[in-house]
Amino acid sequence: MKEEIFVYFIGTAGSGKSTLTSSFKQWTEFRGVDAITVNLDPGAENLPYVPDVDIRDWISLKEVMDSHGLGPNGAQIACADMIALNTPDIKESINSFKTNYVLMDTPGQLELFVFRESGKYIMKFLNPQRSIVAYLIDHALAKTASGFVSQLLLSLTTNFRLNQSQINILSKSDMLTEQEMKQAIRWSKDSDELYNTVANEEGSVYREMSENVLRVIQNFESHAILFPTGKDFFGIEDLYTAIQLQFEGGEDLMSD
Ligand SMILES: Nc1nc2c(ncn2[C@@H]2O[C@H](COP(=O)(O)OP(=O)(O)OP(=O)(O)O)[C@@H](O)[C@H]2O)c(=O)[nH]1
Ligand SMILES: [Mg+2]
Repeated sequence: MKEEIFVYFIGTAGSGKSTLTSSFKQWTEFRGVDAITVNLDPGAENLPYVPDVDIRDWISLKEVMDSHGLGPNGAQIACADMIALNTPDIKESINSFKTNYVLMDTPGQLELFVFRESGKYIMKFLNPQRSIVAYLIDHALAKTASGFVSQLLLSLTTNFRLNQSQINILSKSDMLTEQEMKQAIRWSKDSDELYNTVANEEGSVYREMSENVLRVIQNFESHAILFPTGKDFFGIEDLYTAIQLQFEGGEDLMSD
């Protein structure tokens, strides 16, 4: 059996990470692909899936708040750092499953995973050669060109920090009109159109800044791929196929 692939769902608060972790897992069950879910959010309250490995077994946000006299944000930061200490236990627990896919649901606020050292550390400790970041672009920010550019920048920053393969997802795309979805996909493929739309949105200083920002985005080709996902498993097969292509040259694990 090949080594497992780690998929890290990362995105701003409420962008749909836990829901996508859950629907990806359900989808793999229907298709006979073996996958497990890992919750890395010590403050998660109502997860839409039952995690196979759960950081809350080792760290509780509430306990850290009480024992250190911290508010929720300070405690989240302390927890993020503590996760690194539990990485060997997490690894052992994941290894006990012998699976194909490890679906990693990261903490609510993106900065806890992306900007603290622990996120990087976990990825390196687990399996950096077999890891991919699924970066969720919130549908609400894909409605305007400037919102979309700001999300691409955050995606690029995530890539810069974690230095792993990365794929951009347009999450909750069922909340967009068909026209809005097509427009976001066009922007992801055609940075000239994206630039022209941004330039028409705002004044001249902004235009100059947009031009420079888009040049950076273009250079890293981070705009190139955008996978829309949404309710009723929309987009998951395409996402799975892209990940398989990246690691297994397209070989399919599906049983049917
Ligand atoms: N319509 C629609 N709603 C979605 C979708 N995915 C998530 N949601 C809703 O968006 C909200 C946030 O979803 P979560 O999956 O909890 O998002 P998250 O990124 O894990 O949130 P935090 O961990 O709290 O930052 C919930 O109310 C979900 O039901 C989707 O594809 N379509
Ligand atoms: Mg979540």
